[in-house]
Amino acid sequence: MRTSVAIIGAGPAGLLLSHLLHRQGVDNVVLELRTREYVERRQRAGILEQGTVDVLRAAGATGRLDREGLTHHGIELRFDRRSHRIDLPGLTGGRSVTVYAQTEVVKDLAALREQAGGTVLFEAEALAVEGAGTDSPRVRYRHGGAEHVLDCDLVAACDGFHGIGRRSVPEGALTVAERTYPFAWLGILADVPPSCEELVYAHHERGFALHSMRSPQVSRLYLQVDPDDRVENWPDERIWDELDARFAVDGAWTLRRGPITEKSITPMRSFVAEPMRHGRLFLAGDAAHIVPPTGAKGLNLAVADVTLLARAVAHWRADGDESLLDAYSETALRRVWRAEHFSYTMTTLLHADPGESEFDRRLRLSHLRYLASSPSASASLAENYAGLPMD
Ligand code: RFL
Ligand code: PHB
Repeated sequence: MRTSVAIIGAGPAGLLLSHLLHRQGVDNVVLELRTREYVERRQRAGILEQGTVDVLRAAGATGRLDREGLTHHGIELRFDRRSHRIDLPGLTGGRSVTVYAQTEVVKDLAALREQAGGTVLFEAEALAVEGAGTDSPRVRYRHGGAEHVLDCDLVAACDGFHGIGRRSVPEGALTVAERTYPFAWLGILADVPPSCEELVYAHHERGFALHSMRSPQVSRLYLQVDPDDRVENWPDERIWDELDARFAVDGAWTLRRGPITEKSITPMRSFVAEPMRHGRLFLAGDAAHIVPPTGAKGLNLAVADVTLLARAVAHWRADGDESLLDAYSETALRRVWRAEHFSYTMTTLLHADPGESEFDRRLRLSHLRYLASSPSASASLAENYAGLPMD
């Protein structure tokens, strides 16, 4: 098989890139390891920056998002048994965020590719990228029990943190910067209306907790747990009791309980591989960088990467000009590092670090109080949370 752009991975990055390239007349093929049902059900992100919604809208991918997405104008920080609202539009000149699950973004994009007759091969495992340093790279992959080769002009590795794209770059050509954290998130989905109108990020000495949502009927909640904790240690009652303790405030507030339909534990890490290019192999989304989820940035970064990459590829295909391809890595990394810093700050600010000193603990509380009381400090948080403009 031959195509212009071989895309590895049908997560949000790969599917959106495929759709954007198709709209610019650039043919492409997507190879995805998992089944379509699996990628459409994988529970992950829930918050879209306004810039992300704008990109999806311009690409004609927001029919359902416009009907079902929930626009949020604020978030709540909760600590010291008190609530503090961060007014997003008021502090950012009008920007807000949208609650719309990654599962739904992926379903919408997969449906658009299907309607347009795009080639997305599910259960197709990319094995290696060969010839990335030449003008005719190829992807070896396994599909339907046999090995095949996809010849192309350019490869986009949108295959997530554990994919093969990044690992196909020769040793020494990438620089990696990373950090791990001494905690993980236990995430649940529950069939119960959210107990809040806006997301609540709570810091408690027992640990961090987040109240998010998927719809007016479904709540999504997270608890900081130990990185080697196991889901089996968390029967439903224990989860609700712990959430109750961490969200407790002075005054009236009740956490609604309901049937838990999903539970999982996710480790947290910060990771950046650069440059995001090796010859004709380009890395995008989680394949190149990971942020801890506290800042809600991972999916938004993936969308920003492929927006840049699609523009650069279309420019190159139209008149042979490689300047945007050459600028891709540096341009993308500017946003990536801003999000890395913000996600790191939100993570260290809101979690309870089991190994920290009394001095560090007191600094954190002071930082939280400053964010809650100073308009300029909350404006900085709001600006980063709502997301920087795409260009
Ligand atoms: P994905 O979604 O991991 O997709 C990669 C795809 O590549 C496939 N693949 C392969 N295909 C073929 N051959 C191979 N050899 C392959 N190896 C892998 C995989 O099966 C998969 O389908 O990466 P992508 O597209 O870059 O998207 C990134 C986002 O998924 C990720 O950044 C976000 O989910 C992170 N994230 C959040 N981001 C936000 O912007 N806002 C949030 O509120 C938010 N919350 C979260 C999150 C991630 C979480 N977890 C579980 C890590 C909350 C959580 C709990
Ligand atoms: C989610 O709804 O899954 C979510 C929301 C905000 C975050 C992380 C995850 O910071």
